[in-house]
Amino acid sequence: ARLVVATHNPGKARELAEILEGRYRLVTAGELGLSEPEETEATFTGNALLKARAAAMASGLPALADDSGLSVAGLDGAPGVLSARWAGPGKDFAPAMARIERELAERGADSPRAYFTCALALAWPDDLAVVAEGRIDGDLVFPPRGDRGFGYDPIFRPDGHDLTFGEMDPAAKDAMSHRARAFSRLKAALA
Ligand code: ITT
Repeated sequence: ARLVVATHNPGKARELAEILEGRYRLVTAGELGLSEPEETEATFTGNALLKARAAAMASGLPALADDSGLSVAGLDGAPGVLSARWAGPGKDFAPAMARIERELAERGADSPRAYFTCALALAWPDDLAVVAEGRIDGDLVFPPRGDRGFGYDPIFRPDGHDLTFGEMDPAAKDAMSHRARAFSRLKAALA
């Protein structure tokens, strides 16, 4: 079956392909030349649904979208749904990670607690859709460690582990990530 992966983020597209394990013939939104809708919703699930629906309508195929981000307890949940916007258009997350470190220091926040959220939405061209969310908790570490993964991975150390997502083997991240947890819930909802 053909499935559109409605993301323009290569790190996400790679992890989603790993998590889907060859079950579908994947085509990315970029390959289809689909434009990115503006993420106008205030929640991960809202933005995931918006992106999945737009891709399904435009392609005539079922589409899977991912909206995700890092929420820092000491920053009242920021950057959260604004995680991509804090980083800007480039691939360099060093400034966004430094901003988190700086704002935590400015607030005198002493807890490094944070969590990643992933909302996955699957939409069909007839406007049916399902959405599921996954979360993983951990601590932030500064300076950033590791160059695997993507985005904020080098500053996130999941609970119960010594390595950051940036240092971990991709398969280890995929076994526990917010993305993998959202996917298992999505599967359960469809079973
Ligand atoms: P699409 O909307 O095209 O899918 P995007 O990068 O704009 O791509 P989001 O709006 O969902 O996606 O932003 C998610 C942000 O959170 C983005 O900056 C990611 O780098 C970051 N993020 C999400 N999942 C992550 C993960 O597993 N590891 C590290 N950073 C992650």
